Amino acid sequence: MTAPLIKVAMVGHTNTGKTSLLRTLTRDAYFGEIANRASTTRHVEGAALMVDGQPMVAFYDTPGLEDSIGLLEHLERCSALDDWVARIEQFLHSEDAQQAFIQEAKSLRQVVACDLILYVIDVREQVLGKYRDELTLLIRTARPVIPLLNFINSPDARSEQWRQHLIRLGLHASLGFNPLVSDAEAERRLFEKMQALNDMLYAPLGRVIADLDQQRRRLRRVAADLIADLLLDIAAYAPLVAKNNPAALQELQAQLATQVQEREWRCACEMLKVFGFRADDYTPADLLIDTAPDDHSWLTLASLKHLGIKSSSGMAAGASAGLAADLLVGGLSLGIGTATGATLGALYKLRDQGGLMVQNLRGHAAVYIGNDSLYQLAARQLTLANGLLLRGHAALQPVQLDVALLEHYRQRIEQAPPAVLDQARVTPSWSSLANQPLAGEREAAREQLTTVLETLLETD
Ligand SMILES: Nc1nc2c(ncn2[C@@H]2O[C@H](COP(=O)(O)OP(=O)(O)O)[C@@H](O)[C@H]2O)c(=O)[nH]1
Ligand SMILES: [Mg+2]
Repeated sequence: MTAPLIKVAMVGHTNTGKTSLLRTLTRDAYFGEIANRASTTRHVEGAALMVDGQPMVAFYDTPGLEDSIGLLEHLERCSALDDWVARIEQFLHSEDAQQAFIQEAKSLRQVVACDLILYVIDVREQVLGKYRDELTLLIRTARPVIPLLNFINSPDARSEQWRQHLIRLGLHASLGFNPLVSDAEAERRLFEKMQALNDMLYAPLGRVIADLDQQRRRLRRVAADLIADLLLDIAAYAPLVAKNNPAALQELQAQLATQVQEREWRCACEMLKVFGFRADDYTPADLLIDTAPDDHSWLTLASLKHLGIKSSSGMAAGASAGLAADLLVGGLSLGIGTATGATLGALYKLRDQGGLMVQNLRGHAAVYIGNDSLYQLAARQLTLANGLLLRGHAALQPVQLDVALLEHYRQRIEQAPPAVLDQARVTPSWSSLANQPLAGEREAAREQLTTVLETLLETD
């Protein structure tokens, strides 16, 4: 049976954060327009929160009651009806609703068509007359009102003043809410308040609440799976090059670095997509630190340092030109070669410390990504996943990787490297970078690695 669609009107003055809230609640980074300009939202627009592919809660963004003082006066003057619900209905059918109060009528029409009102407040504002009258009008529509206090973390916040005022109006169910972050607890509390204020909505909102946790778990699993896929591709990739051919070696190094960088970028893009963020919500150029503000490349030593990647001077000094470029790419430290007569399997055991290692492998050298770099890359993607899990869909600044968390993940992986990664080192057919058919067991390996990474994301 399809549940009835719950209709919620978002009401509040311009720039209080209505569109932002709507984006975050429906996890839609593309909804409406957000700007610091007045009257961005000119007409009523809606977006739905989906549960199991079904729209469950429709939120309607309204332009608010700009001239609430004028409208309240008008309604008090122009009608003799005692019942305010009837008085508002009468107004909505009047000439004035088409002319003097056309904007206000649009919002009010939406409000009376909804089950519930979220009244969005910028708590940096004083409790001015226009807000009081707006609230008075909303209460008189006889719809349940939940005031959402926005900008609560601002130094200018007057949260307590607002709360006291709301209590005097009988509005006890207010809630602080920051739309720039994804706060599962705050969202759950919001839907619980909606349940409490309208018993008819109890069951469908119960499904919404249950889905909040499931969504989060699902996203965590999907992110872990994408990272597992990436790591297998990279760990298992070790193309060979004829020994004693420095030019070919150098070319392969450069090629590998580019391939790995592109592969990591693909992982990040896929993650952004499944989380419902825009492609430009993660711009690694932001990882740059002050030293090169105009350089839009993130491939600088400064950014590597910023990411906590150690670059020993020996590594830079001893590196060939090609390697130096590689080292600048996303923190890859390339190791080349293996022990004489050894199988490829022995390769991964050689922890490369960022130095160049060229040894014999039946006349060939293998180029691969060292463990240090692999773990760094894993940590970077885990940090990105964590950042996206905590990000609200209204956030406008690109996600910033938490450097401390990145180092934490790196250490966790370094201390207990997933066994399946070691296995990947000796199984070239687990890498999609090799342009050859993938081994069947890769699926099981990917799942195993996904579970390890998922646990890391859960506990940190
Ligand atoms: N710092 C901060 N900015 C916010 C918050 N909520 C909204 N904004 C910003 O305030 C501005 C107006 O938000 P918007 O959602 O367009 O408001 P609307 O006019 O009510 O739809 C935008 O620049 C938002 O990014 C918040 O909780 N904290
Ligand atoms: Mg808006």
